[in-house]
Amino acid sequence: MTMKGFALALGCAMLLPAIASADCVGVTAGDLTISKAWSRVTIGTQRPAVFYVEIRNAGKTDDRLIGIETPIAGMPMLHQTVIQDGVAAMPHAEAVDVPAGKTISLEPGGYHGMLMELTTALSEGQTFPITLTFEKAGAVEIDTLVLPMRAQEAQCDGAS
Ligand SMILES: [Cu+2]
Repeated sequence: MTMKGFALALGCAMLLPAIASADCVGVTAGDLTISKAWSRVTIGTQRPAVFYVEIRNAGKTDDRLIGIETPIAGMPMLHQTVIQDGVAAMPHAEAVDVPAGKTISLEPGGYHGMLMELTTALSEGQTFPITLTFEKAGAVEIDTLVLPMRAQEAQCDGAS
């Protein structure tokens, strides 16, 4: 690339607005790859925020997600959405299995993180760190992207 081309490319890059896209490449810990961590905008701090993520276990040993922690919530928990007699409930989940060779997701309608006692309201495009603790792989930190209220999944711009 010529110097002029380089300068142009640089100029364009700097003019681009900050595009909100989740960490689709992810972070690894042993055989696990954790990616697409996202949450939703909150109005104030009274209601809990959600936390969704994808976890791939490329190894031959089962693992389990046993906890989450984040500086933005005093009481983060793992929940599972279950429908019983047509009524949705969200019992606390002690752990989420991550079987060998499988990819599991915390996602709307299933397992999810519930970030209670928020210390800050979440606004669109911001990120916050969250630490996932696995029984075998240990603790892994990933940046979580805050998506609009209506978001149903992380957007990866084709780089999934
Ligand atoms: Cu919940």
